[in-house]
Amino acid sequence: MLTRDLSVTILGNTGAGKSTLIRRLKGESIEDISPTTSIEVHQKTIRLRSQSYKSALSLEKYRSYRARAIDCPGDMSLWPYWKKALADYNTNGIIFLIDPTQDSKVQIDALTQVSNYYLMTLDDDVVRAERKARKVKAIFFLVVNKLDLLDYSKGKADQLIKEHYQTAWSHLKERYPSSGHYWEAISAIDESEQMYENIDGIFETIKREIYGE
Ligand SMILES: Nc1nc2c(ncn2[C@@H]2O[C@H](COP(=O)(O)OP(=O)(O)OP(=O)(O)O)[C@@H](O)[C@H]2O)c(=O)[nH]1
Ligand SMILES: [Mg+2]
Repeated sequence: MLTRDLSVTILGNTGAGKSTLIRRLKGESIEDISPTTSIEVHQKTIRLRSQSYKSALSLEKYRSYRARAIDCPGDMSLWPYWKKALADYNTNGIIFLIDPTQDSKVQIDALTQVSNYYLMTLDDDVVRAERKARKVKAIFFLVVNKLDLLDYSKGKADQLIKEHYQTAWSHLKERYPSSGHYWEAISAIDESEQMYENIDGIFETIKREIYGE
């Protein structure tokens, strides 16, 4: 098969930059973005950087990746949409965006809620769901956005995660030990090559987790 699917659900508090990131992925203007109020499905055929380095004899060189991103509203009153999005769209990866300029408490609650909502998609019975959670191979990406407001310092993003999100992130890892857990720092508004590489790297990681190469 020359075409492969890569699908992600993008979650995080309101204003974290979820819709901005998706517009960047689609190559669309990021002006005039208003808060998202329902689940939105976006699709685009993309090429990963790594494909260009492959030999002309490799099938990988000619493959298309159909990226599908599910954008959700981040306003707390609309978090129940996350549960629906996770249940209705069988996505490979969950990208949780953190906004370093916002209060961490609500964002920690949001991250905890992601873990709980995802659990509910596994089974109606909590005990059975917890058991399934130990085996499920999902991919969780913690992504600090707005790196431009942290002086483009990945070290500062790392520090932010360690200071505020470590406990919630560790709980999630313990609940889903067979899944992939990664973190990255980006700026969705930055159009530099470096930032493109960071975003490409997220999809590359998800691709490797799913297709094993
Ligand atoms: N400085 C900076 N601002 C950003 C970045 N990414 C997004 N923003 C700004 O953050 C604001 C909110 O962005 P949205 O993409 O609407 O956020 P959202 O997470 O989709 O918000 P909801 O739809 O309400 O959940 C906008 O003003 C963006 O321009 C970034 O990397 N750096
Ligand atoms: Mg939005």
